[in-house]
Amino acid sequence: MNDQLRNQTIAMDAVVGKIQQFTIETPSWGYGDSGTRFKVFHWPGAARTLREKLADAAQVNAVTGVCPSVAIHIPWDLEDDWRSVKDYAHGLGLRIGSVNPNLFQEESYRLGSLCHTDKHVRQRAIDHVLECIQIAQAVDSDILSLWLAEGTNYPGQDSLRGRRHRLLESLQAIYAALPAGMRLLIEYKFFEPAFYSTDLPDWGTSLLMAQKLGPQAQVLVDTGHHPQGTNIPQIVTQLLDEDRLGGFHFNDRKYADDDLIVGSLNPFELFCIFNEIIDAGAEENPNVGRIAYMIDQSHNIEPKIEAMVQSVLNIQTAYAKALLVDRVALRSSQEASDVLEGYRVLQAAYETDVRPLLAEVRARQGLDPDPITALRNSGYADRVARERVAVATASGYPGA
Ligand code: LRH
Ligand code: MN
Repeated sequence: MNDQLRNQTIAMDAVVGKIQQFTIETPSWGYGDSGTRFKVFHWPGAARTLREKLADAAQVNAVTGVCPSVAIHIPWDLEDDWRSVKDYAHGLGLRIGSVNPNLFQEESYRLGSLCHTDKHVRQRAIDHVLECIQIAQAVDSDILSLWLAEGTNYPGQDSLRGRRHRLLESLQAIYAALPAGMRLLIEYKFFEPAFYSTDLPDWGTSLLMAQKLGPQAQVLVDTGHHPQGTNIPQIVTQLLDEDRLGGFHFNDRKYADDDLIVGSLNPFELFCIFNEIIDAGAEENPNVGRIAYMIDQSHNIEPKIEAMVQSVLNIQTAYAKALLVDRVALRSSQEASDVLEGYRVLQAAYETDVRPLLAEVRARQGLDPDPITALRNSGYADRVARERVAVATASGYPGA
């Protein structure tokens, strides 16, 4: 460990402990073939079934030590025996994490699902989400993670207030079915696939809905779902202050919802997000201990398992740097209105090379200090490429 770190006043052991306890959920859909509306390129050995996705996720957990849960998406991962899925995951050292309903691939959802003018379509959508609640209970998951694709494409196409009222009514029916201890995370996105209005377009709309529903409802921040220039760290502070930050879907983007590897384009933004969380934690914010950290990416041209490991490393790097912020110096420079000193305190932490620290963390977990090398040396990806036979897919996500 280099001298620069040793001089840090911060108790290294505490930092190592926090990094080891910091777990990241990987998405089942990140292991399968996915693409854009233009093409899905098949990756040799890409997982096709839930069990293959879990096996790949177990490999990510094996080399990183911090990915014990996998998010599932229904019906992409629909199974008829959830007990055996739970046992299979357990056998791999994993558990099923958040359950994601899919209200964007049924023909009847062309003009919406929970917001649709036709109450039969709304009921069909509500029933699907209630089925997902039962699946979550069957696999001991305590998170229902809901994203709605719906909105309108033209002004006047539908009543925006009418859609909002129908959305709330549908969410209330879902909330009423939530068992104690299960959280409903409401994900927002400013556009796509709707191109005039989106019914859950921003954090404020999701927060208002969550507050109307009750304490088990919170907001999910997908880092790719904001207009260019949005200050996501500030959104995080607001949601933490309202005790409504349920979790993240981490990924990165240059333009729109690109779903690229988190921290690959905006690592400083990711650092600032963690800085706000740790800062709130330093002031005993109750929400900080209940944030679900999840990855939501689609790996269209890169090796999927390695991309997931790289994503975990990028998140750990940003988190470790944020843990190294000298909060005493930061607070005093802020109270002294020393405009640039506060920035320099963050910059000092951000420019700290934390690779030796992360290697130390892994060594203490009995892991290879370099997970990418460990993954490549395992030969796992080559083995599954030999074992798994390809299934042709058309475009976008499965079933699109
Ligand atoms: C929508 C989204 C949502 C999902 C999907 C896989 O863009 O972020 O979280 O369900 O991606
Ligand atoms: Mn998402």
